[in-house]
Amino acid sequence: MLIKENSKSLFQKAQQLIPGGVNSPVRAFRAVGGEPLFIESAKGAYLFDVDGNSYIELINSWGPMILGHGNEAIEQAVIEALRKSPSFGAPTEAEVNVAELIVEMVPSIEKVRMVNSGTEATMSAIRLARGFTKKNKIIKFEGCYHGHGDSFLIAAGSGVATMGTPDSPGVTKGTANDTLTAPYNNLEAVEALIQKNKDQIAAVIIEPVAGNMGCVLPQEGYLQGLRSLCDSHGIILIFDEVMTGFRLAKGGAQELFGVMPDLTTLGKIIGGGMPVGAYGGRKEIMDWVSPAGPVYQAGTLSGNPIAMSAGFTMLNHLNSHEGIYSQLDKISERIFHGFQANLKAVSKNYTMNRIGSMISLFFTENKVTDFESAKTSDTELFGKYFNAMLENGVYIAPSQFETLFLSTAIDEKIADLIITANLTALKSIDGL
Ligand code: KE4
Repeated sequence: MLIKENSKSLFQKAQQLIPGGVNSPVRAFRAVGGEPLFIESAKGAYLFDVDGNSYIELINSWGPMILGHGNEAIEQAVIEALRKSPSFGAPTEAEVNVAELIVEMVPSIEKVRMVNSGTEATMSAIRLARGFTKKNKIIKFEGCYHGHGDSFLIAAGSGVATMGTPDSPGVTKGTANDTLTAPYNNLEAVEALIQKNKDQIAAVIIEPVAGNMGCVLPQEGYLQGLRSLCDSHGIILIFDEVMTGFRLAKGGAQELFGVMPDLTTLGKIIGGGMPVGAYGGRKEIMDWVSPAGPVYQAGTLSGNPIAMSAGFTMLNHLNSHEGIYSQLDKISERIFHGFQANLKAVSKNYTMNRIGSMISLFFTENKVTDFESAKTSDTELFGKYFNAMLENGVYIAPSQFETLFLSTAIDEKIADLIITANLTALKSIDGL
């Protein structure tokens, strides 16, 4: 049994001061039972909690730490930037360098604006699409999560699905009326929404590979289908690559699938662990953003020099070490096949979805192609699995509706430890 005394007492205190004791709901372990672990430090592929327990980690801060924890080059860059003062609220060369690198790496981006989170990126992209097209409605997909902006808290995935509240109180009817939803991987449903809301739809926003209902891949022709529907109806196609950007390829899912959106939102990896988001796309659209154009968007710490130094170092490394992606894919495949062998050993035919360094094990034998099928997973069994993995020294996302994120710090030896822990955990679950 894990010793958790210090986490326990910190959580007790935290709950008196912070709603639910956490600064982001999914961290509270509400969906898996038990109480959250308070983390002291991390190095490489390992997390160390305040009680001295260590875990192989497969969340990597929900995506950003693709190079593992404690990357020396990123640390050095942050220290150097820190010495010049953390923030000026004025333009710096660092922001220009990051923008130049993003334009080089992400195929559809011609101009980019830095913000401080994925949520800010998606909120701004939607406002820009509405301003540019002079239309109000958007289409999002059930189970996709685009941050906590009002327009997106409708049939949302990730933490909202985890809490079982896909729609949030506080979102006005007016806002909700302008957000239309369709099932993922269903082009007919999108077509029907477009027909029903003729000339009212500003944008379609999608996770090109969904990570917030667990990992769900676009079916053959789906993304291309969305692209042509948007072209025929003057609708802005937004790829929310906050999770897939720089993770699935240096150019993200749009590079992998060869489908170009009009706007892309980015986050997570882009900041190398620091708070950074961005949105970018075609020049003719981006030039509508203030002060170049009339669509207002601003931020005190946007392009913050410390965050830019971490982000530039991260992106520069990924841009100049493309072999990382095949390295991640090989380790991911090893883990995938190891888990499959383990499922066979416990005579379970659970579904696993994988692409690059994103993997999900669903506690359902149904194919998982959208939110409805993801929700056929037995979340109670998943909760037992989560805690059993923790007991066996592996820290995975505390929700069935999240994805495992691998880092380059996971080598074959560590991958085999994860596979062993998976088998021990599966065997220990009563009622499996
Ligand atoms: P942030 O505001 O959390 O930086 O980004 C929001 C966001 C936007 N788009 C996608 C595709 C995302 O996955 C996210 C955030 N992802 C979740 C994890 N699934 C963040 C974890 C959390 O909420 O604590």
